[in-house]
Amino acid sequence: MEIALLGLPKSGKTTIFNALTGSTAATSAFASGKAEPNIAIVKVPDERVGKLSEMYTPKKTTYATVKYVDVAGIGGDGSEHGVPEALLQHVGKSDALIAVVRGFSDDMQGAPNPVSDAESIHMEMVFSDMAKVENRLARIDKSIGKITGREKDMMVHEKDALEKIKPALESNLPVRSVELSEEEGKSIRGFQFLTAKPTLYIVNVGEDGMADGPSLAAKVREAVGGYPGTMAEWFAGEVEMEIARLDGDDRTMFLSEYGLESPAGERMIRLSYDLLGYISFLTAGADEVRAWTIIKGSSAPQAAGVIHSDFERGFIRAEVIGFDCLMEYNGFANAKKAGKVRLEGKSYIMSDGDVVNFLFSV
Ligand SMILES: Nc1nc2c(ncn2[C@@H]2O[C@H](COP(=O)(O)OP(=O)(O)O)[C@@H](O)[C@H]2O)c(=O)[nH]1
Ligand SMILES: [Mg+2]
Repeated sequence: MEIALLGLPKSGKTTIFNALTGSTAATSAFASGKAEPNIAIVKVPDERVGKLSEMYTPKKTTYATVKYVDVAGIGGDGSEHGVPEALLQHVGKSDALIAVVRGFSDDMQGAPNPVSDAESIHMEMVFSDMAKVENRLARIDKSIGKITGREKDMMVHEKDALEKIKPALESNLPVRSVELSEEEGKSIRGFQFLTAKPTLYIVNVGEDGMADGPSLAAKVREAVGGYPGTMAEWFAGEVEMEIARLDGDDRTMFLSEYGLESPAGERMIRLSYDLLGYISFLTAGADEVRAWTIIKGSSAPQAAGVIHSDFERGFIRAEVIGFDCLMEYNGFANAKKAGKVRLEGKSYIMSDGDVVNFLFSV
């Protein structure tokens, strides 16, 4: 899973990035698209992986990971208006966006206005997508009469999709709110529209503003959160960045002192899984214990395909047991003897925490 942070300059994107990743290295240097973005890959905490690992003592234990990319500010920084090209490049591959809005007062920038900032970010993303749509439609109009066959069919799907998207964007609606057929959806995937991506707005409050966090997040939710694939929450970037740098007991103590239920990194991962509708399944053996991420509603062959495309193509059956049941029976072999391991076919829909052994032929 890859998630890109964006927002207006000086909203605290890099501070939040540091809070999420426990990074001390990331700086605010990446301002106008000249430097490289801050990138960190963090483990998805999952105690089931640890417990399976104790049971199987495998050669290798692999957690699911999230890659965070902290790119550049959108508009308003004087150097460049709109969404910088560098940001578009780095955001393209991401599965979701975190839009950081300032919720703290600042000597230079004054009192915060998270609702208006969130609306500005939304509009900048809408404009960026609109420019792509208009460009592409103009090109399609020029070339659609000159081609035939399959190529033409594909271009027709693309044109249909873009003609549904254009009026939506004109009404300030995100691409993710437009219903497209499967072909139409495929035809526009390459554009990586910003407003097609699930988006989590984060109000970044200061230490003295933590009590207002929930109400500010609620206001942002009301303003821009009504679209599908949109959420709004709050973090205390600076405080949580400091906490992320502590270890063990100190961390626990400060979290409870500030009334935070868990470290920023863990909260963000849970929010991201919710936003994207992701769940995890597990594989366990002597070689490797590993957690995998899939979209809720994935079938067993689709889950197998996350491991390897051959597994999906040659899928025969899956041996499945829930994690808790596996623990209760102290391992696959015992659970199997007790008849607790199910044999599931192609139409099985995966559950969170399924421990799976795929049977396939290649
Ligand atoms: N008071 C206060 N300042 C913050 C907070 N978060 C970030 N800042 C400050 O705001 C400035 C911009 O933060 P930065 O993370 O670099 O913003 P970016 O430009 O969006 O990456 C820095 O001087 C931070 O120290 C916060 O929660 N409270
Ligand atoms: Mg920054």
